[in-house]
Amino acid sequence: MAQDDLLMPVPLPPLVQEGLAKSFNLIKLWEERDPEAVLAAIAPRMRFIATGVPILADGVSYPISAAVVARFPKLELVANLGVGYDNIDAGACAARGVIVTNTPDVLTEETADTAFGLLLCVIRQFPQADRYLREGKWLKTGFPLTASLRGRTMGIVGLGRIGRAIARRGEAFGLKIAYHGRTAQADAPWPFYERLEDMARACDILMVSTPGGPATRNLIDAKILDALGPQGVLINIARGSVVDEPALIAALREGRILSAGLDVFAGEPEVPAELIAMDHVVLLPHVGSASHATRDAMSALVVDNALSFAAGRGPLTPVAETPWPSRPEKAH
Ligand code: 8YV
Repeated sequence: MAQDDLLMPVPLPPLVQEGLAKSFNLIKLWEERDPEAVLAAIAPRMRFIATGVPILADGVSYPISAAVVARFPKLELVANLGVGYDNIDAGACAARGVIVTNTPDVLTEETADTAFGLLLCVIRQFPQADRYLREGKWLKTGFPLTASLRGRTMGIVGLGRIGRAIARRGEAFGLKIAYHGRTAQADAPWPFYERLEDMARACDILMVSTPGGPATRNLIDAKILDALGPQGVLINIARGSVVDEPALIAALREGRILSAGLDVFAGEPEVPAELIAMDHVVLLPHVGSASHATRDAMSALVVDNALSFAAGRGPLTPVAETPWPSRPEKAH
């Protein structure tokens, strides 16, 4: 029996490629000599796409915009590697009855570990201390004393699965917890702030774990950073777009906040030279979920979503905008 085509516009991990190639005729767009010609030929019949944000894709990016969705009239499924799917216009997919899946749950604990590790590194300056030792400076004198986690309050921006896992870690470390989001969550035992600025004022760690995309663009701006204050620390493991980067750079340079730990950047993998030049911040190359075990679990979930959907059993982890089975009638 002829296999269905599946378009992979950007290189996903080998496990995804191998898993999908068993059941689909996999079209690896980035390997094609003339991708435009290939797209023109396959777009009218293509039903399945598997993709991811460029972080795993050697800088090759192929956002699934409304225009891209419109280009594939028979499209039924976009399976994304990653819990965040701001690389996909899920609203446009929903309007055309296209299901989008992501990879929730399997990366929650790993990403929360990264967030907390980054927080500890920022507050206690562990990367700087490591550099200090290697540079032989300890032989002359001890490393300077640092700020402390003791007595701090962590405000979580976006109390989703990952935000909750970070909150649990915070409690284990003796932090006070607060959160801000669209709505108060009945089962969350921590104080809810309707206004982010109020929460920023009430805490000295701001932990960003909210989805990216237009709704949260530049949510953390100069006003919020000033409310966080001179002892304040910003940690972002969500998306670079959530933070107004020039405003953050200014606040760091002028000492209006203490420090920042960033795993994500607005134009990643490009990172502003101003941040790289600052020794008191900690910068990671988007490694939130980047362990072998977690990336393998994410990869398996992409494959399982595509296989289940193509077999008529429905998607395993559809995103909120494209629920299953109550999807809208297809527009075509
Ligand atoms: C990955 C992520 O780095 O899941 C996400 O939203 O940002 C990370 O887990 C990314 O998705 C890899 O493509």
